[in-house]
Amino acid sequence: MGRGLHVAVVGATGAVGQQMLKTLADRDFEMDTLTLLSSKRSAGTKVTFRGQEYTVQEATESFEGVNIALFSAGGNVSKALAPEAVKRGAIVVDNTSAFRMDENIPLVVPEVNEKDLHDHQGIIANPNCSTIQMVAALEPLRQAYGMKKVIVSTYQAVSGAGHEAIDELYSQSQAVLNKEDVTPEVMPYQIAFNAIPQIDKFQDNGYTFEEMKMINETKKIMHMPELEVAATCVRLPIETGHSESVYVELESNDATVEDLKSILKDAPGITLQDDPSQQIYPMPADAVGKNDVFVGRIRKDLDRPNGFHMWIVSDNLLKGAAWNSVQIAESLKALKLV
Ligand code: NAP
Ligand code: 12T
Repeated sequence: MGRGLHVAVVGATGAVGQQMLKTLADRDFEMDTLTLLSSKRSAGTKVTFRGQEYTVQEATESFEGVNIALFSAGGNVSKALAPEAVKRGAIVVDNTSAFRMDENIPLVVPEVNEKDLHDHQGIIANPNCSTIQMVAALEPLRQAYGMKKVIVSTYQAVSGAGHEAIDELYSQSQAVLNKEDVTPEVMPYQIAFNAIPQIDKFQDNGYTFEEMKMINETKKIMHMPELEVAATCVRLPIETGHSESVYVELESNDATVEDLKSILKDAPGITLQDDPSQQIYPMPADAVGKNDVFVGRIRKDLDRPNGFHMWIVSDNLLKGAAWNSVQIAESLKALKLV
């Protein structure tokens, strides 16, 4: 038995929600009561958690007695129900983009800015998956050498867009192998055997929302409004695991590749996988199911003494979503904020 904590998972039947349950079980998260919520469609579904059967219920405003509500059911559900949960005394950890850029809402990656949790007013936002893994790897370097500029290109898996996107990757891949016609429904174009340089909608400035999320959230989490950030976000036919090619310019001209490796080797939540002589580097297929962020291919820029290139990979449903949310809940407990 825990400390009487009542946890609700909103979107429990989704790609993120399922990983949320797996993570709560893996971490032996202490709680007395667990409520699983979804839309009307899945209400009544039976789910086994730690050997006990639970029935998924339709999410309504009833959050009576809930201490921690983990939301991953889309931005509109969060906008409608998160304030209702807070009104009834719950702390919300929200996985959607609904509140991330609100000034009064902490946007937290515990390895980077756990202390921002102290300022919460009921809702804590979980950043975008691509942002989380990048800032987790960059923060230890920023602490050691300062940081001026980041340019990132992403190679993102379809599971970031939910279970229907995963189904579409499989059914389209099968169709292509069978030489049948393909009709995209979830992704904007055929994703099987393709690469799509669009995630989320376009803004007027030519960047997509996914790219702007990476740019704005990185500055907020690192408390560096002056940091120069540019992003190009690309979807690949991979089920799970986001990869990123990152170019970073440090303040200092003194860092070496060995310095960066030794810092990242000891950094929390980071696994260094970097040995070109043995062809060792991170790949999404190896990162699936793991909580860490994997970093490799660290090289010095050939023109700028303060410029470095690296390759950052993580499971987008774990550190990118469910694990970071549960980690925030663990931090709230450790800091006695819940
Ligand atoms: P998904 O696989 O499509 O699952 C969606 C979940 O939300 C399901 O449990 C679904 O229930 C539930 N839901 C949908 N409409 C609802 C409603 N009106 N009321 C209550 N529940 C509702 O999607 P997912 O990949 O798990 O992602 C869910 C959300 O998490 C996304 O929309 C996004 O906002 C967020 N997300 C964030 C990140 C990140 O970067 N941190 C990454 C991925 C996703 P049913 O089974 O009843 O349909
Ligand atoms: N990368 O909540 O991959 O910022 O489609 C939602 C969906 C991030 C988010 C996707 C994503 C979000 C996706």
